[in-house]
Amino acid sequence: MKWIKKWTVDNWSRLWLFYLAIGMIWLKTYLVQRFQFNLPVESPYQELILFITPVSSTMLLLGIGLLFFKKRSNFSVILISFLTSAILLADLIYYRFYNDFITLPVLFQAKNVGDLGSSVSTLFSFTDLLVFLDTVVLILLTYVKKVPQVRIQRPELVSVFAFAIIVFFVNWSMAESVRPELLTRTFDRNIVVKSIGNINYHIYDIVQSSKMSSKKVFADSSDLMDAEKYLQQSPKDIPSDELYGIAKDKNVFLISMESLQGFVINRKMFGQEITPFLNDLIEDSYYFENFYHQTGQGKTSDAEFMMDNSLYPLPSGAVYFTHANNTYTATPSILKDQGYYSAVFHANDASFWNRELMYDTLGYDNYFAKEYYNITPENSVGWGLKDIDFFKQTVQLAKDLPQPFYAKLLTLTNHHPYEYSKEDQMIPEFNSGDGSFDRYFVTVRYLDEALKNFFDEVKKNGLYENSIFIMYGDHYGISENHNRAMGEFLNKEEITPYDSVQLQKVPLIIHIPGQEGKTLDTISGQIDVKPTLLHLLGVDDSQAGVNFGHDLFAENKPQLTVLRNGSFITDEYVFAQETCYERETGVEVDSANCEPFQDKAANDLQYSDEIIYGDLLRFILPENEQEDADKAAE
Ligand code: GP9
Ligand code: MN
Repeated sequence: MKWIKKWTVDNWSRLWLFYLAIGMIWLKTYLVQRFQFNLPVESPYQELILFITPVSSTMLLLGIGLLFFKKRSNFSVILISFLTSAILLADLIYYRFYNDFITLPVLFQAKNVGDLGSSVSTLFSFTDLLVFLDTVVLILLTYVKKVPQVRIQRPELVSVFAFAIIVFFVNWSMAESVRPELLTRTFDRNIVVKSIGNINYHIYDIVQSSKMSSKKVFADSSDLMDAEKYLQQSPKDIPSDELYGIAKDKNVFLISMESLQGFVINRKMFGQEITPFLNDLIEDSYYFENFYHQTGQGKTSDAEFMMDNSLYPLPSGAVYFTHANNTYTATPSILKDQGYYSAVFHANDASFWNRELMYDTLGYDNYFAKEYYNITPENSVGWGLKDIDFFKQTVQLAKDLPQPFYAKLLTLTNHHPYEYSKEDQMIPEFNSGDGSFDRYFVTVRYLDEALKNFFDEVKKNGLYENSIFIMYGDHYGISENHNRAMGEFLNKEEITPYDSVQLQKVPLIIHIPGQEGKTLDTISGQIDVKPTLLHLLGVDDSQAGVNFGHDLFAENKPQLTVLRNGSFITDEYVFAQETCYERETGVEVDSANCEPFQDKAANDLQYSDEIIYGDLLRFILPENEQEDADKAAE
């Protein structure tokens, strides 16, 4: 006990500011983690883990500061306190929108974050600046009260580092006892942060990201064979006789419906339909009511990626940015061999989400970005050209394309923060008092109207009969940060993790002129669209590349959909935040029920990630070389 006395009473005059800084940084980090993030803390033991998470990183950082600034030690303490506050603030703002934490690859997409300008200002509140309170206290003490500098001795500094490391390992093993394989097979950053704290998480993320970028160098063709073998374990799709090839040589319109969630479909607000046009269209279309988005940090671009590749997007960052130079087996290049022309239409900067480059890689023939459109202040709102004008101009461009074509159209108006012009308002706002939640319904209604106009234009321009239409919601529009308002809207006291997963449903509508409508309850996700489309177009599986999804019309479609954070849905269960729920009722059930699917879900994500990190599709041989290789093998 002597050492405690030595460290405190005896050396108090030299070290008290250091202790004060530890206490304040620890406390502010804990308070933000506990009360500003929505982390799934479920037991007193997990509360305890969360409480100690800031200790190791705080001591480590302060120790490093003192190591480098021997003379101006108080300055280094202030610097570390400022740094931790700045990181907390950035995490806080990012979290409010994405319910997720910043990753290293996301930082390299800073241009996109900048474009989020109008969103960021609505996400920031002045009280957030309170995270700098400790920094202010330390500045006042040092420069106004002129308290003496912290004087820490070498052996003491060594003990600080040793203590930080020990605490980290204690923290980590406590967390592993709750969640085994925490740092190797956890795809949900909320779970990582609640287990080791935000600063440790950022350090872990930096290490992880650098490890991933070296993967390509060490990969070889046997890695691809492993992934292919894994995929062959699932039974081959047995396509529906009735629908296979039904759209052969027809044009394809693939429409991304910005931030459109499933819960608004066939629902009324204040007695009015929110999506009257889509509700009608569904009657004459295949409508998948259990279709989930599976996007990660790449949002719209992740959804696009899945549509074209049937691979999962990445656990961190947008694959459109991080792996735009890989080899892929994407729909546009597959359809090129079938005589298709392919193009994307989107009235935004060509470089947004690095699309220009990625579209080239995926085999698109042209990208009709912003410069192809006539955009004026009158026909713009929020993020740019209004959807009605976008569709009108797009159809004029599309009718001159070589046919058959594969055209992807990306809408924009229904994007956070859901701004609209008064003259476009067709239904009232909701009345929860949560601004962006309330406005969401107005812009969704506008998107619905824009889609109606689109179909009118397509018919007027003679493109309807010889085309098929695949329309999907790209990702959620209302994050979990709006749970209070969502609860009010849905008449629910609480939005549970089960509800949150169910809210990740987005509409998928496949409209084939001349076909009768049908609502299907297949458990499905964005990963399934590519194989479904290729079968509708009569493209043989041998030409379809590597796919993790399944034809939605196949008789033997496996009833499992894996979300990017590792949650999954089967026909009977929903697995979310380490809890197993009965799908129909949302009642918590024994976790043994979900166990049989847990490995398959994690393996799917991991094999798909390996393919992207290792750029494994470059090892697929062109068909003629493949035949030679097969012959040689015989
Ligand atoms: C931007 C549009 C919106 O071009 O796709 O992107 P998001 O923020 O939804 O990913
Ligand atoms: Mn989007």
